[in-house]
Amino acid sequence: MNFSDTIFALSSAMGKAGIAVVRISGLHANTLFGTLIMQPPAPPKQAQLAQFHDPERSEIVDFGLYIYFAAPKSFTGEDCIELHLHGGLATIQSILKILGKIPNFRPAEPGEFTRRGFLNGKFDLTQAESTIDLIDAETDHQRRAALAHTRGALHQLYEGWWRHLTELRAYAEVCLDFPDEELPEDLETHILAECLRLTKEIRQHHDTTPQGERLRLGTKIAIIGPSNAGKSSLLNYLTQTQAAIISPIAGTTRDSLEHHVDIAGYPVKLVDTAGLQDTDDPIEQEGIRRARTHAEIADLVMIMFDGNQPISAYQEFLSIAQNQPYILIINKIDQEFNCNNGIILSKFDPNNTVSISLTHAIGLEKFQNLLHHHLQQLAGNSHAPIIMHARYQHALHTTLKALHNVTQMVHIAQNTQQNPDLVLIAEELRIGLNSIAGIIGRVDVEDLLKIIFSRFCIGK
Ligand SMILES: Nc1nc2c(ncn2[C@@H]2O[C@H](COP(=O)(O)OP(=O)(O)OP(=O)(O)O)[C@@H](O)[C@H]2O)c(=O)[nH]1
Ligand SMILES: [Mg+2]
Repeated sequence: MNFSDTIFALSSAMGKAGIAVVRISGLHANTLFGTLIMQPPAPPKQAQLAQFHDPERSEIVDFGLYIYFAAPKSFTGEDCIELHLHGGLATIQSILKILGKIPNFRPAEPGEFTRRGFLNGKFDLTQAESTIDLIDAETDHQRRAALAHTRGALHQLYEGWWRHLTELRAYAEVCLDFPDEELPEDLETHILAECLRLTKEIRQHHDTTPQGERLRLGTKIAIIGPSNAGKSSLLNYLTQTQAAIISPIAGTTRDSLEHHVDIAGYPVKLVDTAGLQDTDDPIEQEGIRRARTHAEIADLVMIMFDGNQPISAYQEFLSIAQNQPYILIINKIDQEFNCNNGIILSKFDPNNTVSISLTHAIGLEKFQNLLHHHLQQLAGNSHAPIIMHARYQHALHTTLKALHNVTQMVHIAQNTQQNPDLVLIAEELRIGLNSIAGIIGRVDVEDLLKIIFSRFCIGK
């Protein structure tokens, strides 16, 4: 990739639209002010109306707005120009063709604007990656999390840990040069306290991995229960579709039906399943086997009973409720409640139980509130930074392992009343901090160590 080239690309989607945005970035971007835009540059960051010329044919190709961003105050850190054209295919093609003929100009490669911004220190890797997450976001909470990360929420967190680990490593390395009798008295307690503090903070964040995964890919919710309870009616209600067939005939749903839906800003994979009942029908048996598998792997199980019918064989549902997050839904409360069910239902947590009628729209607000509460628990509230990428999780796992090793070494030294092996400790800290450096894309670890060393002083 050659960064002395000036790059250009259509930054809005290809296709007919009111406006198309073409972005140009690089050393020679300003030459456009003598070719395509025949006027001196407008003040930076101000929209300016202009005619766009084809210098070869002395023809005006389009007129529209341009915004000039002078280096380094642009997304890429280079001189940038954004052209706001009429969004017709012929206009876009003509402008791209003209740009391609200008010396030192070439079409941008995928991600190249962002890559230049990263290499010019405009943002770190977490911010670059979350820019893609922001573009991909399909629900409100996905958007919020990605926006927070784009604005540096993860960067601040990781940069802080990286800094502390660097200082700790520098401390361990400085101590290496001291004769044993001159080592600081609090050497072990200081290293131990810092390691434990960092471990706690990093672990807390590391443990948000499942939440991040659910926010990215969707929380898996399985609707299970006896036949005819209203499970498919619930799927249709939540998806606002007629995706599932509903009928008063028990055993209507024979296979699992998965539907992706946005519930209160959270992406959800909702699965309607075959009713659990005794049957000799091999197809229905397979449907029930699948229902059980979906319940097992679900993040949240919605157990649904018909309050009007006697509930039998409830043990399986109770055992699910004891092992997984669940909501117990008593449906059809528009009909007479079967009082014999009271004892069985009391075995479930009343805080996780709602009574509703899907056909008569009773209790649905309470049900929605309970569902939102569970989704928030499972997929995060998108205020605290959470891990959205496996890359971060792996890296932090390595850091936690390194911190664990250091803690062990210090403990052993304390128990045997010997000085800890500072060479090994410094090496573990190096592994731990390099792993975090990899997340944010820091390459100047050694440089920073030099700076820290130069002003380091432990009572000497
Ligand atoms: N009275 C009443 N009937 C309901 C309610 N909810 C659903 N039903 C009816 O109950 C019957 C069964 O509904 P479904 O949604 O097909 O039930 P299911 O649990 O998916 O049934 P299977 O697929 O056979 O396991 C249908 O006739 C629905 O119209 C309700 O709140 N009140
Ligand atoms: Mg059904």
